[in-house]
Amino acid sequence: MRYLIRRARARLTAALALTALLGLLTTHLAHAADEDGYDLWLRYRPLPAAPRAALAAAATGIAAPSDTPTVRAAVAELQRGLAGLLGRTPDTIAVAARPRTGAVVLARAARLPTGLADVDALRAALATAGAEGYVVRRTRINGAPVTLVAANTDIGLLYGGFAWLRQLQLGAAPEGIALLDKPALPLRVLDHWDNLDRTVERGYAGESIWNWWELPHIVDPRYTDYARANASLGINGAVLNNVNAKAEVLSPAFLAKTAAIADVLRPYGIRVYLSVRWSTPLELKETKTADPLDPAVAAWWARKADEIYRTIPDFGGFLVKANSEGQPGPQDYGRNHADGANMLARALAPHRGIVMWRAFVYSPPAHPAQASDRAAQAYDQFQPLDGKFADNVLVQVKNGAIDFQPREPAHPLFGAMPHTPLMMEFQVTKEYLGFATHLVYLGPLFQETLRFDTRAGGQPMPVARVLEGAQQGRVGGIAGVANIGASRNWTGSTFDQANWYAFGRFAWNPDLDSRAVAREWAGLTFAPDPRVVDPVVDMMMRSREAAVDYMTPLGLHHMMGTGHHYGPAPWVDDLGRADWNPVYYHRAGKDGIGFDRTATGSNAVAQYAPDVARRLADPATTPPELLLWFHHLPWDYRMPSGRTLWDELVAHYDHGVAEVDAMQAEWQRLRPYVDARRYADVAQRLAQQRREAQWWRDACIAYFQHRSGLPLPAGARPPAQSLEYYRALAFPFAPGHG
Ligand code: BDP
Repeated sequence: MRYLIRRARARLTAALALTALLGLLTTHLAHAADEDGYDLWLRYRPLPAAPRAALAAAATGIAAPSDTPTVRAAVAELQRGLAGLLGRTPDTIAVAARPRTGAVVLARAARLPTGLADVDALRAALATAGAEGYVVRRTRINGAPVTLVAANTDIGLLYGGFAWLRQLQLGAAPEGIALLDKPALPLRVLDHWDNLDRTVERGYAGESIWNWWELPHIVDPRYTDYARANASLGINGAVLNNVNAKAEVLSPAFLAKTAAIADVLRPYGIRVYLSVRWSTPLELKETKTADPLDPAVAAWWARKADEIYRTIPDFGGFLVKANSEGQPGPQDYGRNHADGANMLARALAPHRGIVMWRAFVYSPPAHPAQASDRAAQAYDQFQPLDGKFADNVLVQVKNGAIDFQPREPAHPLFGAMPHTPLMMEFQVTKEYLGFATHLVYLGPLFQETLRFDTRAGGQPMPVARVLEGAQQGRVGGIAGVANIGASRNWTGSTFDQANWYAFGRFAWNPDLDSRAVAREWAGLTFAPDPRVVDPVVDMMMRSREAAVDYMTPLGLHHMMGTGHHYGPAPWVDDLGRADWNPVYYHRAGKDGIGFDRTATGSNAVAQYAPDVARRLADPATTPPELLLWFHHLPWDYRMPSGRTLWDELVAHYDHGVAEVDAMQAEWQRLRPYVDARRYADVAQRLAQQRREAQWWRDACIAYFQHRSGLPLPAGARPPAQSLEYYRALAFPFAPGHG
């Protein structure tokens, strides 16, 4: 008997040990090593055995042309990438002088290697690749199979190298990779709203990455990683400082700091730009006025430009916020935006610099009660100036006419300035979309605006084509307000890396599909495994609409907390300017809700091309998601769904919250496939997003019910707290508010 018990015990112990071992093994297999996110989408983790062997045979060495800084950067990236993917140190991947079997060969069009197969086809491809494009293909040199990365310029080689590595990371077989690509727009710029004291306006990822204090002599290696990440997407410009600029940024001390950053970014094809304050010479007491037509002012800027280009020969130019939100500008002297932009443009022209002049302007209404429509003001000021800007000026227009809201119709200026190159300004940092807490993938927002058909000239004319100069004959560009900071993971959250990624990819090719971009990013960031990619992409693709629904559904806008823009505050009605108050935008009362922008209201709708204006002037033909942007409608207005407007509004708020539930559930199912550190961080953020979505829903419904006086639709849950409770919440330390 004792023997039997002993045997049973022994068996049990063995069984337990086995279970424990199996458990350990599965945990080990399931849980990848923790990651802190620093590597972004350039993780280069070891490939599984079979593809690794294939790559090892297809990447026996790297052969590169002459040793320029950009070619060195390309070779270094290939070495780093291959070392990671192959899981061994790069000593076998030495730079080879002569291509050998399985080499990765970088070649400029002007000096293609001798013995290259299909050279005519290659030349034809390169002829279409332009100054920044590339060709990647498997071919032969003197009979030996090689991978060829070819381009007309060094930067094309760097971009081609990154594109090849991206395919490999996504699991493509090396023999099958054939790429030919080039950017659609010449200017692909990140705008940093970084202050000289390292705070970041609307930044949610820590301090500025630019350590202005330590520069120029102490240069953080992180600047190189910043450059690599941007170059991997094709971003080729960085405005280093906030549009609310300080005069000091043009002082010799700061120009030296800027030059040090430019030196790091240059090999990666990234030019630096600065935001400049209109009144700089006046504030530095070097002129008596800042009137753009005063010759002394123009001479000052010309001298300043000469000084800048002496230290930064490839300096990109200036970004200017003038006569906007209290910033000085040419209108202070009775001049217009073109007078101002052209004066600066003349100073930069000899150096081939450009001016990006922002159209984000709105003036205080004469009287709070008779406020004009803020959405109409940029058009009113800029449209009459079409064709009056110097050749090296681009007018930079925000994606919508208000201010980076969860949803806006495309800005009417995109269809109204046929003689001016325009730049798109997107906001990658999520000032109005839940900061770095909420998971909101902006790809669908970018896509929606870029595909918006302006119908300019009575033809199909999507915004993307306008930027490409289809209408103007002069090409524009695209800018994104960066979400980058000194946080270890750069953007404050893993999923906000996707917004930097998507911005860069759309800047390169405005016709991309946001889902395809999400698939790339998910594969690169987690693993190219459909069990990971499919659910991650699903979460991403529903996330933006979820935020619209729990914040500002059906075309509502600008209802965020005062100043910091955190959380709901639709009740605010006491700010100094009418158009700072949420009540100005939603106009909710007993009679209904929404901003009448048709002929019976502000008539801002008339700023769109006739085809578009006609459609948006009628609630029946206005897309429901923009309804209250253009129309003030009674609460019992019948929606296409058959519900009343009031019921529909509540349903959207509920749907937004339910979508966050669904995202949370999807993430939970991803637990076995994501490293514990990133998993836990995302899970916490989703939980917080869920709380804040509920808060948005409850506070807005409490408030709108108070305005409408209507009972809640059948089955709708009453808000958790009273309206007074929500109104009393205060957030004096919310981040990002300058
Ligand atoms: C708004 C921001 C503000 C910026 C301004 C701008 O709230 O911090 O300075 O836009 O774009 O979105 O100039």
